[in-house]
Amino acid sequence: MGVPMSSASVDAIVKVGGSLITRKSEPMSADVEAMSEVSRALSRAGRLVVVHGGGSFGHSVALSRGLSSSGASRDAEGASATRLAMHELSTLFLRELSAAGLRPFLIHASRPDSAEFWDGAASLVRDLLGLGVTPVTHGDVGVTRGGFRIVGGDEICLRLAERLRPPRVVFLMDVPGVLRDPRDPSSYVEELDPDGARAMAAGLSGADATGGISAKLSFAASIADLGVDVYLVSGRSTPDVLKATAGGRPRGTMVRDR
Ligand code: IP8
Repeated sequence: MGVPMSSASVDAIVKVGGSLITRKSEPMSADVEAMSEVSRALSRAGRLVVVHGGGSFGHSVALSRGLSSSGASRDAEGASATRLAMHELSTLFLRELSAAGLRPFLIHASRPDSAEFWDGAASLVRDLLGLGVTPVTHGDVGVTRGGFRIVGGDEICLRLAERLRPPRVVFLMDVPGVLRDPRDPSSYVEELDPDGARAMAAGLSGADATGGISAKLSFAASIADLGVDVYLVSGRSTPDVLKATAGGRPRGTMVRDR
């Protein structure tokens, strides 16, 4: 097989939260303005892999069909409908990334429980970066033993981080970090080590198809265990997006193994 000559390293894996680019209270409602704003910020960052979440597209369909990240389902209609919803969201977001000057190139997380699949995906990502495009993927409906399983974007970040070992993974959210009080945006935690993140995750609940903030913190802890710094910051603040992706210290929560 012919493989591109110039595969490249990754400066950051960035997860763009569904809560940022969709209106979570309204099924299938995109926030195109937010997509455009975050796309402009990302176009100024380094060599990225972009992963986006499902928001009011993937989660509303998955939940209505009983699909989740924690078990396999044989609901062919539900799996197809959920993937279609993600496809629609992704198309809108890729258009904005493209309008901002990036060259997004979509790939899928189709076999989330196969190590060989992720090895291949990581190698493809390196080649795509070497070819001058920005690999983009999203929380998806994967195929596993026993049927379909939702694979969240946060889980995808972990699987890629294990193989690509970027200096940092950035979670862009609609709040400025992990909040002690969900009603107070200024109550974000500045820094956690992996055990602290796991302890916090245990006290929180997950209300969506992939476990919400609780699962996000657990994945952040596993990524930090690899020696990769994790930032959870507001995707609405361009200076913080730039600092988080370029190696500065943004406002928000950092999860780091010390
Ligand atoms: O928002 C969810 O991805 P996430 C994807 O990153 C689906 O957890 C299909 C619900």
